[in-house]
Amino acid sequence: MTPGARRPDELFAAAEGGDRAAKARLLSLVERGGEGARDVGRLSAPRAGNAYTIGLTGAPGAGKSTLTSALIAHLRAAGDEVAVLAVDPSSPFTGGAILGDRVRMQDHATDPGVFIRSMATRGHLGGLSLATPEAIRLLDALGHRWIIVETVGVGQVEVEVAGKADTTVVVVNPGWGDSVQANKAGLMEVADVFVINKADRAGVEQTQRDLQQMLELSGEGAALANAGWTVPIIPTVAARAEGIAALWDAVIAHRDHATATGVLERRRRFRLGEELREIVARRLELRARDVCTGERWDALTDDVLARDIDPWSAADQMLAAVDA
Ligand SMILES: Nc1nc2c(ncn2[C@@H]2O[C@H](COP(=O)(O)OP(=O)(O)OP(=O)(O)O)[C@@H](O)[C@H]2O)c(=O)[nH]1
Ligand SMILES: [Mg+2]
Repeated sequence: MTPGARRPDELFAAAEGGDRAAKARLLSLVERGGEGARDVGRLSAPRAGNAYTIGLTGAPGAGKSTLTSALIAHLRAAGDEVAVLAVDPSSPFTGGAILGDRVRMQDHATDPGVFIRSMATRGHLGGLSLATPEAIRLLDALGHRWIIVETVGVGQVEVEVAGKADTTVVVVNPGWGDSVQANKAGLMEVADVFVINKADRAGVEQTQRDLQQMLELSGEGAALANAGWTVPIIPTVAARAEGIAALWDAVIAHRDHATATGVLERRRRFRLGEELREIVARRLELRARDVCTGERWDALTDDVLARDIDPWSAADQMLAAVDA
């Protein structure tokens, strides 16, 4: 730690008092992973548990940020505060997306009831899937009741992250094939609500029929997992803030349904289990790296090379060292 830098607990106390810079610092620690993220996690966990998360995902350019901006306005008009995490996938090709988000959401930049943060986890393996729930937990612990998480719905990790919200909204556009793309990307399975954004363009009805059909095909399994919830399909024109109230109503209807049927609790438990498993896997991996180095490792590798021992038995010996 650099001299004079505030400790995580000091930052946390400041953030609780409304210090936005402290909040941003804490999120940076989460983003970076490692010991700092752990400290933040220890502070957040006991204080979290009151937020509701809405995942917003879809193809690049589908209008997620424009929708988010419109949802923020909708919530603010009702007097609610909101936090937004725009999760930027590690790919360097999407570097421009962050800037785009900032520009589009700038309307809300000076509103103290709105907190917007882009999150990138470039460079560390699996960073996104661990950093996102930790960032959500931090914002939850700091008193945010509504947390919107925007992710680009390409790539397995991104879709997984999107599917981890309490309510997941999948955004498509009108036009032949867009719903097919959504299906291919695995977005069909994670959708609690569908939005056909850019409904000012032709082909809305056709897309609606396509989606309907695919939802019916994905069938009973999905319906069962969601306790009979019927996924609504909401047309919107985000650029003109049209359909935003209907979208928000659909989110609330899903929340109420998931709460009443126990789906919400089940999902949250499942999600935590997955996170825990991932934390354990990551730590085991780091332990393995520690163990698989040094004199003993070199000697064992020599033995395998000389065929004095087979690789599996050698691995058993190394694993015994991990356990120790
Ligand atoms: N015609 C039309 N254009 C829209 C609508 N909503 C958004 N757009 C435009 O679509 C473009 C992409 O919008 P964004 O909100 O940045 O889309 P995004 O899904 O967040 O994009 P990425 O974060 O880069 O994946 C922008 O030029 C918007 O102005 C709409 O309802 N109708
Ligand atoms: Mg965006």
